[in-house]
Amino acid sequence: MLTPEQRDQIDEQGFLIVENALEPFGLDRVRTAYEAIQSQTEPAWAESVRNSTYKGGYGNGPDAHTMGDIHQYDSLFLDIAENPLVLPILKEVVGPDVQTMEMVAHCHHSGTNAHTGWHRDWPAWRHPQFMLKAKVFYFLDDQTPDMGCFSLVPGSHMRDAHPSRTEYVGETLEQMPGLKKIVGKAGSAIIWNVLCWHSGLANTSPRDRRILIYGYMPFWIKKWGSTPPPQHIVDWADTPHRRQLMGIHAVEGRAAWDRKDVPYLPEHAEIATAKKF
Ligand SMILES: O=C(O)CCC(=O)C(=O)O
Repeated sequence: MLTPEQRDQIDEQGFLIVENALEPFGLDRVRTAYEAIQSQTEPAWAESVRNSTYKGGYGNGPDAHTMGDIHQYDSLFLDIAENPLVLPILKEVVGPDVQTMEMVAHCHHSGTNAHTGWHRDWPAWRHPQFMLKAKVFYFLDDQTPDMGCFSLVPGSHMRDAHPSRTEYVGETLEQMPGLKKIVGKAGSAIIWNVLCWHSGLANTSPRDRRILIYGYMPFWIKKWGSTPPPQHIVDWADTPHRRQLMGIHAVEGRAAWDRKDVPYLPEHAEIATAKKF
């Protein structure tokens, strides 16, 4: 699926833009589903900001509203995890056993400070062939440079050093050398290596920055831990490839890593039995 230019781009720069990535689902439909979650969760989020009891990732708090596990509201978000315009790229980049780690809706409000500082998601561990974690951010609106857009330093996934915690913070956040603001059209997506140095910026525009966040890793990373996968995800995962995508039963990779607390689909049981390792 990847052209040689795309392969070079993602290997050297650490990211790739996919135009019209939400086309298979329809941007309006995705926005409507996003807005339904936002209106349902906003009162509790606003209350948590008033009481300073907010918690959660992606800068959830006064500058951003993070809506996690969006698959529980609408199976559309499971379908997007399997996006036919994006998943083939992820299979090349993360590996044939790619699974979905997180599905999040995110609003970084107009007129708020940056909700994160410069960071990478973990130490500079690398696999010789695959990216250990890719994230896909889908833009629900045109992303302009003043709307606190997602930003990264291209090529920084190849550095061993992490971004400083004391330099380029607060007022100087945007002075990070090599910073690239990821702007683009509504419906587009960025696929990026979480080793890239990255940050959100202050949203000085009159528009909220609305995105969907998906994380992808190889199947051998523990996803569900001691919590069994929720039944609505098991029900949605009605093919072996969907089972793998949801971190339940691998198509590629060891059968020993499969969840034993979820019965196999008959055709998946055959795959597991036939495995050499
Ligand atoms: O929301 C953003 O622009 C930053 C996201 C981020 O820091 C992350 O995905 O780790």
